[in-house]
Amino acid sequence: MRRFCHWRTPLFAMVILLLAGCSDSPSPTAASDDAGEKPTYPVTWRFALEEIEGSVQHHYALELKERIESISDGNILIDIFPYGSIGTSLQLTDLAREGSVHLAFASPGHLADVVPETGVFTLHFLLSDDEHVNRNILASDELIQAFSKPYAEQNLELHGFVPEGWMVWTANKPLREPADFDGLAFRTMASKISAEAYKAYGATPTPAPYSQVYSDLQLRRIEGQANPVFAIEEMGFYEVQSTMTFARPAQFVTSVVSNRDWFRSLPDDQKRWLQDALNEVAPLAWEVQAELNASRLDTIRRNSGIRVIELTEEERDRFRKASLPVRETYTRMAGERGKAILERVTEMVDKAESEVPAT
Ligand code: 6CS
Repeated sequence: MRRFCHWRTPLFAMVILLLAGCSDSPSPTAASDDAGEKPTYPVTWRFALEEIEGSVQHHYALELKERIESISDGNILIDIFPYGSIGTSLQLTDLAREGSVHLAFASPGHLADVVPETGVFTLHFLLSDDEHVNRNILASDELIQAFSKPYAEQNLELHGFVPEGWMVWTANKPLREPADFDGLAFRTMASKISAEAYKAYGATPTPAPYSQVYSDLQLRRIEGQANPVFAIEEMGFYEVQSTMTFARPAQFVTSVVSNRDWFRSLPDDQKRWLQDALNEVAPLAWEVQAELNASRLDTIRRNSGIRVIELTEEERDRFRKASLPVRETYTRMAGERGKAILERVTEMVDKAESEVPAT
């Protein structure tokens, strides 16, 4: 039995009302300028997570909280809302867009229907097999710049991309070749492009919120799903599946965003504090995901008889070939800007891989 509190829509409506009713958290300077009075300290920044306590996103948020509360001498507090306390990923994005939360994680797998360009990170076998190459590309200013306008058009300020580890497939059988996906009810994140990735293998994509995956697997409404190891452990998916297949089709990538109007209205020093803190937290998050993905595989093996399968390069290659047409679907969905991003990411990967010293 999982400790995770399952999400219900009426609760979401209630939380929206509560957040909307909360005294806004204007910056101290802004409050002081507007009213000509002494600002009320402390102010609170609300940070909504797509993952539960103990996750990669939760570690990230705790590190950010510590830094902001310290640099502001306690004048800024960060209130963290782990997954289950407010809403699904899409609902969190809506709350960030309209300003009920200030900061949020927004994963492309869900976000791509809102910011279609982000669907590039759902494409399989696009990024490098070398995680360090991916990490550098995801952290590059060039990539952030390329995405900043599409995010800004949704009133979101993009602060960075965070890789959280390889996607691992779980099912009640090994998934060694595309034919193994034939007709398989495979849970995907909410966006259309996420579904396309698995349609290409012959699966029947079944989008569902994260909170619903455990019970859907248990009740056999879905037969498989993909997530990094740390998530498979903390959400208990391994308890209701017999096999984990490591194909390394894609990294799970998320983005850190804020409400754009809010961010733009912050005084310069607070903007700088936030940006400095985010820069400091990024490398820590990288270490945390590596540690959690490794240690939780041990936990899963200890606590279950799950079968763990690593695909050979030949097996991966069959999936790579089957995945390629989805890139055209992506460019249709994400338009010229998306096409340019896809081409540039491909070039960046090729260039970086050609520069990696042979081992
Ligand atoms: O599968 C999902 O929906 C979720 N997976 C992770 C690892 N983080 C958040 C996301 O919503």
